[in-house]
Amino acid sequence: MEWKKTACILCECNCGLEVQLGGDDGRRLVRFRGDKAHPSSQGYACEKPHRLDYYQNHEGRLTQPLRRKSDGTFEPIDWDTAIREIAAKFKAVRDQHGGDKIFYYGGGGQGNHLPGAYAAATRRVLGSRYRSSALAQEKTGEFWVSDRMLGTMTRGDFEHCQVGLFIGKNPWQSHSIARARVTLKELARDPARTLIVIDPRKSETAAMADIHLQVRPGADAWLLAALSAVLVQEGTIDRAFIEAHTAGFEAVERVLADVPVAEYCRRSGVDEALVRETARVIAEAKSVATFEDLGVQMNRHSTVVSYLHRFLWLLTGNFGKPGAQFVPTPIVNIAGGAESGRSSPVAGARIIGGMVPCNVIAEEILTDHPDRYRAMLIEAANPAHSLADSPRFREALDALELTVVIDVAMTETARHADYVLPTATQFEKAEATFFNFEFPHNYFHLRHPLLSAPEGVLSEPEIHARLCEALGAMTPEDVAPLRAAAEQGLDAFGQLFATQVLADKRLGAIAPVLLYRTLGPVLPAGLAEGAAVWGAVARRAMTDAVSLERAGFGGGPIAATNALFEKLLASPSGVVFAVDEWSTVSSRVDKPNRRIELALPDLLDVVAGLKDEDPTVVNEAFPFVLSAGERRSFTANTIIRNPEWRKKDLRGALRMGPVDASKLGVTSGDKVRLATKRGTAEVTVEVSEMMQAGHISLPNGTGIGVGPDGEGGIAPNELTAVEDRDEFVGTPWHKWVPARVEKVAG
Ligand SMILES: Nc1nc2c(c(=O)[nH]1)N[C@H]1C(S)=C(S)[C@@H](COP(=O)(O)OP(=O)(O)OC[C@H]3O[C@@H](n4cnc5c(=O)[nH]c(N)nc54)[C@H](O)[C@@H]3O)O[C@H]1N2
Ligand SMILES: Nc1nc2c(c(=O)[nH]1)N[C@H]1C(S)=C(S)[C@@H](COP(=O)(O)OP(=O)(O)OC[C@H]3O[C@@H](n4cnc5c(=O)[nH]c(N)nc54)[C@H](O)[C@@H]3O)O[C@H]1N2
Ligand code: SF4
Ligand SMILES: [Mo]
Repeated sequence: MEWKKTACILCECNCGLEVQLGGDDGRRLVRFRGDKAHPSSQGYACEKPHRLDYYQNHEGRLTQPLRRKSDGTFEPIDWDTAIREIAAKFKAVRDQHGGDKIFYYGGGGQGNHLPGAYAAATRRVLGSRYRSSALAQEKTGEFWVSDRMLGTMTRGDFEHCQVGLFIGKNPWQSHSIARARVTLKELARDPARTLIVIDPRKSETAAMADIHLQVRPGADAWLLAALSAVLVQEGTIDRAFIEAHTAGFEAVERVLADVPVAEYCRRSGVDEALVRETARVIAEAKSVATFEDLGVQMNRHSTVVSYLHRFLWLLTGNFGKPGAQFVPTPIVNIAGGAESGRSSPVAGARIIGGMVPCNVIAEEILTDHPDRYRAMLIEAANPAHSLADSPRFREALDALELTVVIDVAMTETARHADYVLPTATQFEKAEATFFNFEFPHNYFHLRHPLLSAPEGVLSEPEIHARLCEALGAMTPEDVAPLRAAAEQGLDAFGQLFATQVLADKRLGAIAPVLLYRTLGPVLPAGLAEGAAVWGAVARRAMTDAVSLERAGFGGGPIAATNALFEKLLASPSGVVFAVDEWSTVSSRVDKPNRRIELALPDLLDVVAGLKDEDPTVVNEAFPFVLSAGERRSFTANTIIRNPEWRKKDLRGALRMGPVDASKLGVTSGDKVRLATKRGTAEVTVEVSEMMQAGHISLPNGTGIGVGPDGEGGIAPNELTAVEDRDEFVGTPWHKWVPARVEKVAG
C-alpha cells in the first residue's frame, strides 16, 4: 500500500502526515502515520488525525451548487447558472449601494488558507472593503498590542527555553506549538527548567506544570499586574535590556510601582507568596518563552492582559535570544495588527489587521443605517456557529439581500445562504500551511492532493476565477500573454509578470486568479491551486532576501522566487525556506530607533484603574462563570461534522467541580439546565477535579447539524452575547459567560 503525504487539518500545527487510502472506492482515509520528513512536526502527530476520514467522507458533503427557493428549500443548479446569477447579483448590490456593502467572511480554517488568497481578487473586483475572520474574535487584541509595541508579531522558543509560561493556554490538548506534547514533557521533566501555567482549571498542561497559578476566572489582569509589579518593586528587571532596546519605561514604572501586590493577589485568587516566587523564577531565568491564548483572549480585559503579558518578558530582557521570544519570517504575514485608518461603517469599531470585530457584524446588518452591509460572501468558515450569539447572527444572515457560502458541507451557515457553492476538500486540491512561525529555521508546506475532486465540485481558485471572468474583470486578452510565457518556463513567466502585472493596477488587483489561470495549468498534476503561492513567495523574496538566501534561495528576487517555488512543488513534505539568526531579531522591531514602545497610554490607564474594580464580586443571578468552548481531545471547531468522530463524550459534557456538584446534588451523567442571559440548554454533567468552585466549562465545536441541544450536544454560541466584548478590539468574552445551573427534576 502506498503512503501519500499530506498534513493534518484539525489544528493550526498542520503536522505532516502520511496516509493510506482504501475502502471500496479507494477514497477512504484508512491508515495514518506522522511524516518524519516534515520540517516542523518530524513524525509527530496526536490522536486526532486517525479520525480524518470523518472529514473526507460524510453524509453532509455537498456535490452540487444549490439555490434557495422562495419556500426556503434548496434546489440544485448547474455551475454556469450559479456563477452567472451570483456575479449579476453581487454586481447589482455594488452598482446600487456600493461595493463596500459586500462583506467577506472567512477565507480559511485551521488547514486551508489559499481560499482567502484567491478571494482577494473577487473582493477587489467587487469593491468590497470590509471583511473579517475568526482571527477577529480571538487574536486581534494581541496583534494590535504587538503592533503598537514592536511593530511586528512575536512567538516563543519553547524547545530551548529555561522557563515556559502558558497563559490561558492548554497546549497539551490545543497544541499551537510544534510537537507540543514532546516539548511539554521535556520541559516538565527537566529539573533545571520550569513549566508555568496560568489557568483557573487544572488543565492537562497545568497538571504537569512546576508552577500552576490557579487564577480566578477572568481575573488575569490583576494577576499579571501583580507579577509585573513584583519585578519592578523588587528591582529584578533587566535594566540593561530596557535601556538598550525600549522606550517609555518611566511611565510603566510609575504605574507598576503603585500596584498593591498583596491586594491584587487576593483579587486574582492566587497566593501572594506563589506570585512572588513565580516573578523571581521568571526574573532569574536564562530564557523565558511565553504564549497567551483563548483563556485570556476571550475574556475580560483581554487586550490589557495581552499588554501586561508583554511586560513579563520585555522587562526581563527575554527577547531576541535563544529560548526567549523572537520575530519569525512567515511566507504570508497573517498576524498583522496595524490599525486601519477607518473604522467599521455602522458600529464605528476599530479595524485591526484589516478585520472588523466579529462581534459587531450582526449589528452592522440588522439596522436601517445607509451604510449597512447588504450582501455577504462566506468561505471556509461557519460563523452561524462560531460567532457569539448564533440566533442573532442567523437573523442577520436572513436580513441580507444576498448570501453566498463556499463550503464542503451543508453547515449551520450554509442553511441560511441564497447560494451554496460546493468545493473540493483539503485532500482533493493543493493546499498550504500558513501558521508556520518556526525559528531560526522556518518552513512552508505546499500540500499535494490525496484524491481527485468528485464530479460537481470546484476548487475555490476555480470559483473565484470564474466569478472574476463573469464580472468582466479577467479577459482572454489578459490571460493569453502570461499563459504563453508560462509555457516557456518560470523565468520567462516571472519576468513578464513583474513587468506587466505589477505595473498595472487593474491586473495587480486580480493577480491571484491570473496566476491560477496562467501559471496553474503548467504546474504538475494536482498543483494548479498552488499557483498563488508563487505570488506570496515573490513578495517574501523582496522583503526577506537575506533569510531566503541563507536557506539556499538567492540570486535576486525572480531567481529566488522561482527556485523556492520549484522546490515547494517538488517537496510534498515541506521546505525550510528561511534561515534566521538570533542576533538580527531586535533589528526587526519596526518602531522609531528600533526601540520597543513600552508605554501605551490608553492601556496603562486601564492598568492603573484596576484598583477600582473588584473581580471577586459574584453575580447573584448568574453565579457561575462558564467557559464556553474548551479544547478537548476530540474537538476541532466544526471541521468534522459527524459527532461520532469523537471517541467519547459525543455530546460534550458540562464540566463542574466536585464542591459545586455536591451543592447542586448532581453527579456525572446527570442532566442540568444551564442558563445564561442569552439562552438556556439542557446538558449532561461531568464532575471534574479540573474545575475550581464557581467555574464550569463546555467544549467547542459541538452542537453541529442538530439544533441547540440535538444529538451532537449544545452549540456554545446559543448561550453567548455579542455585547460582552473587549472595549478596545471587540473580541468576545467566550471564556467568561455568567451562568446559572439548576438540577433537572427526575
Ligand atoms: N483539540 C483541539 N485543538 C485545537 C482546536 C480544537 O478545536 N480542538 N482549536 C484550535 C484553535 S482554533 C485555537 S484558537 C486554539 C486555542 O487553544 P487554547 O486557547 O489552548 O484552547 P481553550 O481550551 O479554548 O482555552 C485554553 C485554556 O484557557 C483556560 N481558561 C478559561 N478561563 C480562563 C481565565 O479566566 N484565565 C485563564 N488564564 N485561563 C482561562 C481554560 O481552562 C483552558 O484550559 O486551539 C487550537 N487547537
Ligand atoms: N463560544 C465559542 N465560540 C468560538 C470559540 C470558542 O472557544 N468558544 N472558538 C473560536 C475560534 S478560536 C475559532 S478559530 C472559530 C472557528 O470557527 P470558523 O472559523 O467558523 O471555523 P470552523 O468551525 O472550523 O469552520 C470551518 C468551515 O470550513 C469548512 N471547510 C472545510 N474544508 C474546507 C475547504 O477546503 N474549503 C472550504 N471553502 N470550506 C471548507 C467546514 O465545513 C466548516 O464549515 O470558532 C470560534 N468560536
Ligand atoms: S497536533 Fe494538530 S495538526 Fe498535529 S496531528 Fe494533532 S490535531 Fe493534527
Ligand atoms: Mo482559533
